[in-house]
Amino acid sequence: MEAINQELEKLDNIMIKYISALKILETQLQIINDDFKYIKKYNPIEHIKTRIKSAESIIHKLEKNNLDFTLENVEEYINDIVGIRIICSFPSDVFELINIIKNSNIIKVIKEKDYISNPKKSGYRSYHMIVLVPVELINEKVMVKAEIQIRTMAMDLWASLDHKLNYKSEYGKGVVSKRLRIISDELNKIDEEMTELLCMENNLRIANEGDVV
Ligand code: 0O2
Repeated sequence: MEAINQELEKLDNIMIKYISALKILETQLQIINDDFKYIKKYNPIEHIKTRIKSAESIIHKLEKNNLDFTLENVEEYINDIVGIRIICSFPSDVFELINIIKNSNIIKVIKEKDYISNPKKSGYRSYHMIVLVPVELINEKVMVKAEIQIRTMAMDLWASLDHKLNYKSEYGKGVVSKRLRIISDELNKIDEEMTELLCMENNLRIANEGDVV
């Protein structure tokens, strides 16, 4: 218990750099969204959520991976001490944002998981990136790890409900998981239909602009 308390205290001491990284990331993504709105006249980001992982959740994740709760293990193996979730309207917005982030000189992408092209067996769809964000504190200049999750509203709806009913539940396995997989496919169809509608609307607008000229 004494050892855990010591590590918890150390964790508290390093949180400032993670919280700072999260602030930088959120600001940079808001800048991208504003610029997008200015250039393309619409905003690809519906909303952004930030998250700081609780100490309890960090310890649980280490245990799951058979790792002791030490500050070294936290910094080395927990990539999502802080995270940001970006919710977009359409799948095409998700992929456009991914490219913008990959081209950033501020955010450095070090790991990617494309659960949109390759959904998880559970039905989970989302694009994950582990990034490094430069943080300048008074006595320290460091690159800090953070997680970015990007997905559509439909993917987010599914993930939030799955998180409550299945992913973090001891009871949700079996029939609940099966039905959630079916719902994930249904929501994917909605994303596909919305993409068709977006193309239709684009074509109609271009034709209309042509008429005006
Ligand atoms: P919580 O409570 O949401 O924080 P890595 O990042 O590569 O070191 P990790 O963390 O296993 O390894 O990677 P992965 O697969 O990218 O998952 C990271 C996060 O994605 C999870 O964090 C969840 O938030 C989310 N996630 C992954 N799979 C599922 C799923 O099947 N359903 C739902 N609802 N969310 C999922 P945590 O820490 O596990 O949980």
